Amino acid sequence: MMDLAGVRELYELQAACHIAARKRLGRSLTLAEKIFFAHLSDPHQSPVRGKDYVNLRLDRVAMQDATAQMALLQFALTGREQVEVPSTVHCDHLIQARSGCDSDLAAANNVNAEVYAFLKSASAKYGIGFWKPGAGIIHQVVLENYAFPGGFMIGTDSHTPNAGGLGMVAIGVGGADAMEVMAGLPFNIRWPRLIGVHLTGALSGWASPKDVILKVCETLTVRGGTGCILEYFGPGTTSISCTGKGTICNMGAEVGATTSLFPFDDRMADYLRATDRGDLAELAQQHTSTLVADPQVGAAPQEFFDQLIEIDLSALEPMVVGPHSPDRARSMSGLGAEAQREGWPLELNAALIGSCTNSSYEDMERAASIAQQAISLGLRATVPFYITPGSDTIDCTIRRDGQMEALEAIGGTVLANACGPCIGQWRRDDISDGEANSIISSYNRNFSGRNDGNHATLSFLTSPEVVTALALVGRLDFDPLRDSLSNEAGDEFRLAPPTGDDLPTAGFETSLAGYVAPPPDGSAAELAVDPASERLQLLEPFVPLVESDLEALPVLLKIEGKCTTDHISPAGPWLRYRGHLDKISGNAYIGASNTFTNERGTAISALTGEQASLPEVAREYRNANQGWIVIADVNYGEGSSREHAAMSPRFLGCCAIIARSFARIAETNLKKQGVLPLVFEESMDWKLIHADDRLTITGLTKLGPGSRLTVGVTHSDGTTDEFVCHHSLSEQQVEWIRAGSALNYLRQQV
Ligand code: MIC
Ligand code: SF4
Repeated sequence: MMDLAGVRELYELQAACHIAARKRLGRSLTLAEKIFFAHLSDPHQSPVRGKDYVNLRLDRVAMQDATAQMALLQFALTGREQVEVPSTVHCDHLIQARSGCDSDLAAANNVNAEVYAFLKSASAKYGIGFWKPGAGIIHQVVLENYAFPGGFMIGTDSHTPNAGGLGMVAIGVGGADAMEVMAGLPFNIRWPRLIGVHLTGALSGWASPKDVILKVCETLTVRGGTGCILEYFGPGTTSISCTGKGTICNMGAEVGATTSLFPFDDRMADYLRATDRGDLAELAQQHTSTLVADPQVGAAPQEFFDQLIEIDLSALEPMVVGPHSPDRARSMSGLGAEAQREGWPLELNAALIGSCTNSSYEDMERAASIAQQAISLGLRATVPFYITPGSDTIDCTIRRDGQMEALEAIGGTVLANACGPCIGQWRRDDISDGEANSIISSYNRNFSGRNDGNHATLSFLTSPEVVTALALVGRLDFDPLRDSLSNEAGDEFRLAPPTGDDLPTAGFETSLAGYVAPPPDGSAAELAVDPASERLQLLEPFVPLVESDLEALPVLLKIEGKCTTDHISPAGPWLRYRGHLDKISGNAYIGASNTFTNERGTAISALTGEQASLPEVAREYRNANQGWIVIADVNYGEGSSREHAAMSPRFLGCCAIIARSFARIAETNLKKQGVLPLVFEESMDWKLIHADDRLTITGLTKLGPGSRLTVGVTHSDGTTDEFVCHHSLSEQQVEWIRAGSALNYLRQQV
């Protein structure tokens, strides 16, 4: 499936681009710079980090089912017949975890038949590779089949950077970005700033790649990586397996990083060979010098990076983060005391391993090594223990090699090769809504309500081996490094640190069973969309909102604190409507806390004065043709790439979001859909806005890069205030806003 000749061509071209870029900049290049320069549409540019927008030509696009629907519905409006960049669709998010893989998969095929049929028909029509439900989670399948060192891809999922573990620049985007790139347009992004993460020493004992990224989360916090690439370097990098690097890059999304990246090394070559890509491994090895940073970077990193982080791998201990935020970190040894202090339930209700972050062969080996110890000591999991293999390939391989047997022997339930509980696709019958309970997983995200829709669930994240150890004891305050456990006979013992190979000695059981290649000519394929469907709806182009000044707009809600995409457009049961804009807009902001009502999910209508659910009030405004605004705090839209978090507000009439700051993907998604993302020039001005205020935004006729907008506030008692906002719109993005969306703009161009 790899186009080896294409990769060879890229490698040859890369070397020449690097020579030219070094000359222009008068210095050596980091790895991220090398890959960016080699993909620039205009190879003569010298962009300024954190400032200039650039156009790039990409090697690949990947989409998962929950976001592919909107991406492909938008693509259908471009009038293009075929995608111009190799692309794939992966059915992974819509499978509900309930009783086990076979029955869950059968149920998903039944419940989602219509959506799968649409994705399959669109894939055939437009020339896209289609991975059926059960084939695996997008990032795992991409790593196994498509990612390659030095390449550049985007994916409609925030954890796309997983492919950085194989030395590829892989960026998570909204569906509109994917639509444009598939339509043959360049990918537009701000030239990122660079954070260098210097790794020394080597992991040992209980410490794992997960702890590296949890350390980074603790250091940078959930917004410390915004607009930046995390480039790992130093002698420690080679001590981490390729898939371990994938784990670290995957979760870089949690600090808001644009992507994360490791230099090419033998561990990556080994992984390529184990996944039947020996020829690619060889090719990459012939071009190693273009696939790693120039040597000067390691020698004087402070001259190349905007920020540096030092991590001594030898000193790392297992860490755990949570609840509710992936940067609430501490080492495992500190969790028990903190949980006691905070009054968090110490008993665990579930332990879950796998997901796109942590379901490599090595992860499963190490988890199984703990399970093996348990078996020999006569122990089993004392709480429900779930295993999500990341792909059919992993699933078949660990069944062959015995890890699965060990995990099942201690009571594990194997779920489908899909996202499942990680994205709220978890039919839990053991607790009722609002009941406080603690769960621990090896996933990457733990926002409130994410796993089971229950905001009282406290979700903690750590490595799969630590999750497995905790499953045996069923308590949050068990530290496997220091505490002993006992069996029925009362014998006390301590678990030995996990062990395991990173790659199967007998090779992977490569499974392409779930892959459907597009037909050579798909023009005859019909898009399968039933007009009466409640799951799919063809899109209508949006009407432009921002033509002149925006006058006297009500504020739908004002958010204090966290507002992730899981608050704006929750997943779980709502995943069902990801292809139906009207229906999914019924979830707009239901997870967000509104300071005007002091509760989650409600607002007071400026038209009737009545309190109702946020989507109801928004729809009332829409029906009255009344535009509205949202006031938000820092890092608005943190988390997922789901563009529904921009499209639903847009569909319901949102003209602008004024925030203290934005997460990168969310900000771009708003621009793409024609909503103004504005930032308070003075952060404290956030305080000026009260319920019943009306806001007037002036300066829109002069909207341009770097322009300022003035917002006039009229309070209900007639008094007024004023504040200033800035934005990060480029010239081209202003055109999107004026056209009503990036898609409208593209349609105007043909
Ligand atoms: C997630 O992890 O939040 C998701 C579900 O994979 C999302 C995509 C989505 O909402 O469909 C992401 O990370 O982008
Ligand atoms: Fe799926 Fe979870 Fe990975 Fe998102 S983070 S792709 S929901 S497994």
